[in-house]
This record gives sequence, structure tokens and C-alpha cells, in this order.
Amino acid sequence: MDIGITIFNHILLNQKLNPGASGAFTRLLMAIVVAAKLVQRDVAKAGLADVLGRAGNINVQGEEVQKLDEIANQVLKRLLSSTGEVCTLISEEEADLIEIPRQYNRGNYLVHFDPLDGSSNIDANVSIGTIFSIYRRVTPPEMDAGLKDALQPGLRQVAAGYIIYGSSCMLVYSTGSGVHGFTMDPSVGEFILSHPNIQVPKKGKIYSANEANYCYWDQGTRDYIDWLKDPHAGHVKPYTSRYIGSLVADFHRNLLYGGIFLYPADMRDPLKPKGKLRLMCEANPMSFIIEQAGGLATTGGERILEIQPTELHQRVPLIIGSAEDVQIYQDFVAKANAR
Ligand code: AHM
Ligand code: MG
Repeated sequence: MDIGITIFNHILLNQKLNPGASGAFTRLLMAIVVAAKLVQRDVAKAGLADVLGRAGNINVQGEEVQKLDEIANQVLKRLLSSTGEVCTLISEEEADLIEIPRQYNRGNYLVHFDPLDGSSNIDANVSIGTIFSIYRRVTPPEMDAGLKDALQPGLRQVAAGYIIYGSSCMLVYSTGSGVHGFTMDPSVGEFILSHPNIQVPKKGKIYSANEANYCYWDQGTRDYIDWLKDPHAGHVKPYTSRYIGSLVADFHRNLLYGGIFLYPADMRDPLKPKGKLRLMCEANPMSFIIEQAGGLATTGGERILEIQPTELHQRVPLIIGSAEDVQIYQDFVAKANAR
């Protein structure tokens, strides 16, 4: 039976195209694939939390039950550390750089990850995801990895991707030569190439934003959203609003169908505009992927991938999607700022 191209073969083929490659990077990606399968297995049982025991409770086997985001965090830490290819890890769940346990070798890569994004949606059976972003270390290998390694601009990512635990489980990744999507075939437990070379449509008709925050947005963003909804604006096709509130799910839908996702700054205090999404483990990986797919990602004033990070858990406004839609958004912001 021909089951198609498995993700393992795809990663190995990629390695063969780089004759100098040591295989280190391949081992890292493979660890992420195994982590995805383990997390998927637990996510699929999320609705049974009451039956199996809730976080903080003791389950029928007498074991302490962990929350799914804690489980996902532990799984990623364990699998990535044991490759011997990472010098540090940075998780959305932990405040500081994660030290690699002594028993493992230190390698030349570091990974930022959000183990379970959108986890507030778990109990409602809404799609959630894992996001990852890989960099090469910049400090000498004999030194302990530090903030200099962790705080690199998104342009330096060597790979990024996400896993979406949805109506099926998909893994989407890019190593800088296109974006490829793999769907889990549960009958064989493998991710199979289902979406090669994903390109986001140049223009979409979907916009995704939490409009409850409208009055806290900057003028340019408000003008843009008003224009999207204006029946007299001369849109070739009217826009439609779709917002799940789970970044991976909103992003994935817009990547495939075209459109724009907006989480603009909250201007409640105009002197301290605040983004919600994290630069290193959410905005950068998604921006790497969207640019590889032919789209754009911006804060409104700055390309996301060019931001020089200053903090591990820095938050940024994120406007991301089809190139023409993001360009029009930027024009609205520039016009409002010039008034
Ligand atoms: P989380 O990392 O705490 O789950 O928060 C991130 C999530 C994203 O998945 C989503 O895009 C956003 O928060 C939704 O925020 P809001 O509920 O304010 O619309
Ligand atoms: Mg998150």
C-alpha cells in the first residue's frame, strides 16, 4: 500500500539536499514530530478530564493529574533535550532559559516553543496547537547559552512550524524553502505530506480579530476594520469575519484560505501600547511561515521578523496574512499616523 511521503522521509530528503548537514537539525525536527504524536494522544483525551481526574487531582491509578499544557511542556523539554542538539530551550510556560540536564550533550541549536497555544479553549473542544521556532546558537559552544542566543531576530530562524490538534492533527513547517503541511494518518500513526508548498492566496476575504477590543485599537486599525465592513467600499467580494481565539487555528485557516489575522496593540494607555501575543514563541514562527508562503507579517509599523528582541517573553502587536491584505492594512495605519 502506498501511504505517500512520510514526514520522516521529507526531513531526510531535505537533509540530503544539504550535503554538509550533520544530521543534528534532522534529529531536532524528528524529536518535535514524536512530541507532536505524544501531545496529540493526550489532547484527544481532553474531554475525559472529569473521568480520568482533573489537574491537581489524583487519578484512578493514584497518579497526580497534570494539566495538558504542563504535559506538553514536559514532553517537548524531554524530547528536545535528549537529542543532545540543543544548548537551551525557551518555553512560553517558563520564565527563564531552560537548562539542559547534565546527562545530555549540549548542541548548537536552541528552540523557542509554546507547548499548547490556545489552551483556555481545551475544555470546549476547540482546536489548539503547539508552536516552535529553531535558531542556531551565536555564542561559542564552550560557553553556557544565554540571552544573546535566545534573543535573536526572527530573520535568523532556521526553521519554524506548528502542530494543530484539530479535526485532524496536522504539522506544518518550513526550513526556509517553502511551507509544507503533513496530516496524521491515525491508522498508521504517521504524518503524511498532504499540503506541499503551501502558498497563501495573495488576497483573501476573511478577517480575524477580537473586535471586542475595537475601542482600544489605534485609529488606523479602526479605520481599516470599518473599511472591511463598509458595503459601499467597492470590495470585489465582501469580507467575512472568522475568529476562533486560538492563534494556530485562526492562522492555519487563513494560511489555506487567504485573509488577515489581527491582534493589534491595546492603546488603553496610549503611552504604553500593549501587544498580547509573544514575539519569540508566537509571532516570529508564524511570520517566518507566512513569509515563506508569500504573505506578510507586521506590527503595523515594523516587519515582525526584523524586530530585535529585548526580553524572552516580549509581546508584540501581530498583523499577519495575505500580502495584499496586510499591505492595505499598513496603508491605513500610515494614513492615520500622517493625519
Ligand atoms: P495563550 O498563549 O495564553 O493561549 O494566549 C494566546 C491566545 C492565542 O491563541 C489567541 O490568538 C489569543 O490568545 C486570543 O486572545 P483573546 O482571547 O484576547 O482574543
Ligand atoms: Mg500561546
